[in-house]
Amino acid sequence: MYVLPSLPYSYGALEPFIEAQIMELHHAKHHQTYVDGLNAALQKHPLLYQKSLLELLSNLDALPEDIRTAVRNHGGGVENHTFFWHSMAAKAGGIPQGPLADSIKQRFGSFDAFKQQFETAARTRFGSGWAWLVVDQKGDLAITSTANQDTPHSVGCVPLLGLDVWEHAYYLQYFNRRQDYISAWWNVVNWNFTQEQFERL
Ligand code: MN3
Repeated sequence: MYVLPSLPYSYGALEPFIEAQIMELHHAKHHQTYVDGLNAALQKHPLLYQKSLLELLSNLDALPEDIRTAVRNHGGGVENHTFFWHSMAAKAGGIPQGPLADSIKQRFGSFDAFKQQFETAARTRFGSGWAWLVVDQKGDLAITSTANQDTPHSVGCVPLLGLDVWEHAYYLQYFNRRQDYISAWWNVVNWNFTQEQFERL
């Protein structure tokens, strides 16, 4: 059975950039709903509990048809949110260091150019979804976005950094101003986590 993982910090830790009330609802209600939905699906095919969530999400076509959409949505929701919580920290932000910084500069020209492209992906994702920095199938850094709870793992990419742009992630604080939420979010990006994802590839 999947269970809701604890946040690596308190609900108020990311204030003033993300308010405690948003974090609590997002984690205790939304993330919990994805956990429950994933379990409800897998209970119909319990042998699938023997596989890791990443294995399931990386091979959606191999899943029984009656639960494929539920695993895609709820399993993706579980994976994406756990990843997202670790992508953020209190007293974080700044700029990446080391090999990741070098690769960002090489691929995008500069950190600011990367940031701009990432923001565009986040701002222009229509409806609900995510913006990502990934390592793509060719091993190159790339910026992408996905709809709903689709995860880069399902198309053979490895996420390094992800931003939730569902309204539930920001509406209580930023209302319809998605760009303001995106701009504020850079202040809580945990580059140590992103660097670790990159360096272990
Ligand atoms: Mn969310």
